[in-house]
Amino acid sequence: MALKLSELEHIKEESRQLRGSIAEGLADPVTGAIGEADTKLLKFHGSYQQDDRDLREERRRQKLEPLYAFMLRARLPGGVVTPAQWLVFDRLATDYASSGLRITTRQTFQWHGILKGNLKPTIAAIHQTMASTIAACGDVLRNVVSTPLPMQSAAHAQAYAWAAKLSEELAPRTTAYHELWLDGEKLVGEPEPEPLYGRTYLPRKFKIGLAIPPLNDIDVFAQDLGLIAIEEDGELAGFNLAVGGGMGATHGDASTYPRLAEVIGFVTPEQLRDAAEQVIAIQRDWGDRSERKHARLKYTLDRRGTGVFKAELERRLGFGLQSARPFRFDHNGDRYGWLQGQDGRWHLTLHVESGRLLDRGEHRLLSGMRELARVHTGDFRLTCNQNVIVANVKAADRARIDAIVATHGLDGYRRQSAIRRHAIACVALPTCGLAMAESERYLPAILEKLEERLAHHGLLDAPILLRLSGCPNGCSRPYLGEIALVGRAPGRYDLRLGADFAGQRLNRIHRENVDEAAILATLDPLFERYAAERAPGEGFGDFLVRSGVLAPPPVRRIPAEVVA
Ligand code: SRM
Ligand code: SF4
Repeated sequence: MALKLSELEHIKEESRQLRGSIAEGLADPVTGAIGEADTKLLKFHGSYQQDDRDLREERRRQKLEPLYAFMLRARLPGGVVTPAQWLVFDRLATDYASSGLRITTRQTFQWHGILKGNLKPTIAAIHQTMASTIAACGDVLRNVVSTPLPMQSAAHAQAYAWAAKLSEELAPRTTAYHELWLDGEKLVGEPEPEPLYGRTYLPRKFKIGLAIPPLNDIDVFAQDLGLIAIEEDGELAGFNLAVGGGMGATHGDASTYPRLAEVIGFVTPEQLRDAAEQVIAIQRDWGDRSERKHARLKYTLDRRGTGVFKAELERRLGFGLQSARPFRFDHNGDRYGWLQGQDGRWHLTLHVESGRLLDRGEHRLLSGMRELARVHTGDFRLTCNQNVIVANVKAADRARIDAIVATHGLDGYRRQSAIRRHAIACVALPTCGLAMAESERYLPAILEKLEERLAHHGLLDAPILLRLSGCPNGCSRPYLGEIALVGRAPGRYDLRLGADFAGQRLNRIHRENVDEAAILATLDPLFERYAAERAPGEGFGDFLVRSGVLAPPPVRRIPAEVVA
């Protein structure tokens, strides 16, 4: 018996390729919102309707509608931004948004707090810079991420080219985006065909990420489709395919879980596009369209079996995947400061706490980046750890860049503790409608307390990977943190421990639903033992496993034979 389709499947089906009645909703002056069904379709155009949760109760008391505003997300494959684009994005943040520019964990920008009437001019301005917001959210292939550091080899430039190609060629084809936001011609008659996505798009979001070993700075095993670039003799030989990664879970529901992607084989560069398209197509056809909680590729794989999935992929492709090639990751964080690439150009990675570029006191990060964009002749790269790289700098320009960085307080990476430099926090309150606890706004406070404890044990230089999420959806990829706090309720978190430092082992719940005092009381003795008993170079997560504080990890999904 066919399962009942989820409500959203009907909304997509009847939307005339993502049009719905968004245009009418935008034109309605009576409310700051748009219709409920249209809010779902709007995501495919790159925007979420939100309301300020700090003001919800007060406005309810005053019998006012919630303070509706929209979050907008750009589609920036590989996180590459030109200085000219930066200046436009900055102006949009100043003119229309409420809280600066926000670098996301998928190396793009979000603007929060855009009022309904300002959505169209904002999207149009982004489009004029040759960027877009199409498919930045929704049940489609999202922004394709890739290792951003353009330094080590020719493979890095090729990686970006692949991220851009996949992002472009596998994007939705609907002209609804042009019609709604760019004054494109109105559709008359039947909507245009969507060759890959059809009328109902994918069962759920789909994410592709490309990593170049030994850097796993995009967390390749958290992607629906992870691409691990394999270099041989200095050339890009191809990609290992890793399928079925994902972080999202629901508290108390064991049928939902974070999962690492599994390596299923190797393809050459010429085979990559078709392989990626067919992985998406199988998920389109096999994914669960009745229960959105179970609709991601990771659940499709666990339901149907990875072997069955691989056989179907090879059948559709008409060729077999080659055996996966050896690879080794050593790190999933960013490398701060100046680094020189093979071509002699320089790249400066700056730390941006929680990715929030805003002017606060001496830390004038938004203004500082604007100044940099005015003089910089290379480009910028956003990272999946919410940071920014001033990339492709000529040696002669370094001093001028350094001066702007220092004047605006963007040089925190030089002074900060190692835990601060590596921490990631998701947005959470006040904009995220799903947040159960604070995350970005809580990070400074918890960091200060953790730093105090770490200093006490002489561990300020230990690069411990801390990740905070305001709910179990896992937007900061918390299940890959050596320490993670996952929000349960205001002031209460699950404390998770024991991931490694290369994004290859999930952590586990150590204490459930605890407050700050319990978190610190639990961590303090563990820091003490780590300081006294760690082996040289041993990460905190690895130490907790080796020393028996945590039980041995469950079987890893990354087969040992492909880890060089
Ligand atoms: Fe996320 C939903 C923010 C990366 C898993 N995510 C949301 C929403 C849109 C809340 C909502 O649905 O109403 C959040 C908007 C908050 C706000 O006010 O801005 C939100 N997610 C973010 C960002 C901005 C977090 C950040 O602090 O940077 C990241 C934007 C990425 C981007 O540019 O595209 C972000 N989200 C992620 C990641 C990390 C990644 O992709 O590497 C994950 C985990 C990986 C994964 O997808 O499994 C992630 N977000 C989710 C989920 C859980 C999905 C699931 O399979 O269960 C949701 C909830 C949902 O989709 O129903 C969600
Ligand atoms: Fe919101 Fe939860 Fe994602 Fe944080 S993890 S941004 S609280 S959905």
